[in-house]
Amino acid sequence: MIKLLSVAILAGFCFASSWAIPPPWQYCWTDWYDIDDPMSKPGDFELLDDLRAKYPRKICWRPRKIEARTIDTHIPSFQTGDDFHIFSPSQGLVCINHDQTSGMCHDYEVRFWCPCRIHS
Ligand SMILES: [Ca+2]
Repeated sequence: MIKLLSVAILAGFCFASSWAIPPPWQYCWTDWYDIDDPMSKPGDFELLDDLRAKYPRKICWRPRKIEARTIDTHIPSFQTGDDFHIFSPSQGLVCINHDQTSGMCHDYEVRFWCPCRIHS
């Protein structure tokens, strides 16, 4: 009986700790990722599902934030003037060329705000 109770308590602890959301100070930025460029499709597609497929276990299940910058000059996405079709920590980044006044998106790389233990 005591052994069974111990197992139940241990299982409960493991379940609770695996689902706990870390406090904000335990989050870190991942590396930068770039798997597409605006010349190869209708735009630049840096989708979270595609990034996870290419880099297994490198990006957490539910990132809290996303950042993007140009791959060559590292200009933050919010300073480029591009209009993003998708810009979301749960989906990633999509920039469509024909949505831009210039007719072409910049080439972006993205990173995500995840619990530090996932990718360290
Ligand atoms: Ca890109």
